[in-house]
Amino acid sequence: MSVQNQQEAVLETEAVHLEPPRLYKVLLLNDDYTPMDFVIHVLQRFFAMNRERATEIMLKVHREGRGLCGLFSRDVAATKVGQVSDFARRHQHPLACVMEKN
Ligand code: TYC
Repeated sequence: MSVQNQQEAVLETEAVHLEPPRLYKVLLLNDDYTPMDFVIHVLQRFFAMNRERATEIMLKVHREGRGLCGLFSRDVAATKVGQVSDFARRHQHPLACVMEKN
């Protein structure tokens, strides 16, 4: 086998073993202090939801303790968590936003 063919064989083998990019859940957690309207605003502002969808998710979190905001690549998920956490803290609310592997 020529050197060029050997190199091509290695490249093909590696391409076959590429894993699909992992996705991460971004979740909101319930607390007793953050106003419902503020949570709805966060879901509209950072997750591009309409008011109806944002209200559904907020109520799910309120009743069940946590709720899914969306699925994202690791970098985008980390950015969302940072943006929501900063925004909540600036408004002096304890709202928690976390990410976890899907
Ligand atoms: N439990 C809050 C209240 O009664 C509302 C709330 C909903 C807080 C969702 C956080 O992620 C949350 N005001």
